[in-house]
Amino acid sequence: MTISIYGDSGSGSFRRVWAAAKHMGIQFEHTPVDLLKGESQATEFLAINPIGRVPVLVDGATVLSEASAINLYLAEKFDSPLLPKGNARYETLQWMFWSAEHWRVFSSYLFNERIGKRVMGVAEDPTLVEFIFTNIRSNAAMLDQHLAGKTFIVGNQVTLADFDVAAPFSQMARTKTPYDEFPNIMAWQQRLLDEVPAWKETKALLDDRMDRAFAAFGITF
Ligand SMILES: N[C@@H](CCC(=O)N[C@@H](CS)C(=O)NCC(=O)O)C(=O)O
Repeated sequence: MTISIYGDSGSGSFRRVWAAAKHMGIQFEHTPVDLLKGESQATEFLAINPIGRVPVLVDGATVLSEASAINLYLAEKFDSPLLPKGNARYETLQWMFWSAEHWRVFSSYLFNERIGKRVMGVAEDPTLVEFIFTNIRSNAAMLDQHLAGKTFIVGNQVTLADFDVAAPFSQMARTKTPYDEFPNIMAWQQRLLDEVPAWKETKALLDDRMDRAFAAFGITF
C-alpha cells in the first residue's frame, strides 16, 4: 500500500516530513495541497484533516497530521536511526518538544507577520517583530551554546530533532531572521545541507516553489 503525504512544497512543516521520509529511503506519493489557493481549507481536505494544515500522512487506515508525529510514526515503522534507541531517544524527543514550544513557534509568527501580511498588502507590526526577534535571539543563544563542539543536535548522528530544529531555516532567506549572528548554529545548518542530501534537495525545491509563487504576487525577496 502506498503511503501518501499531503503538502505544499513551499511549506517548512511539510519539508520536515518530506526530507525525513526521503532520508529514510521511504517510498511515498506526494499529494500536492496548494496553500496559496486555500486548498488547506477546502471541504475535501478538511474531511482528511479537520485541523486544516499540512503535512498529513495517509497510510492505509492511519491518518496523521503534525509533522513531528508523522516523523515519529515513520521512523518507528521503518526502524530508522533517526529515532535512536535508549536515552538518545528521549533526548531527541526533548529537542522536538522544545522546538515546537519555544523555537518554531516564533518563526511561524514571523512568517505570518513578514510574508503573510505582505501578500495581503498589510504592513508588518514592528513591535511584534521586535518581540519575536528578542525571543528567537535568546533561544538561539542557548542553542548555539548547545551546538558548540557537537556535530548534530543529539550526539553525533542525525536524528528527527535536527529536522525539527532546522525547520525555521526553510524561510530564513525570506523572513531575514538573524540566525547568522550564531556561528555554531550556522555551521550545523551547513553541515546538514552538506551531509544530508534530502535536506539540501528539499531546500532547493522549497525555495523554487516560494520564489515562483511570490513572484506571481509581484513579491521578490
Ligand atoms: N504544527 C504543525 C504546523 C502545520 C502548519 O502550520 N502548516 C501550515 C504550512 S507550514 C499550513 O498548512 N497552513 C495552512 C492553513 O493555515 O490553512 C506541524 O508541525 O505540522
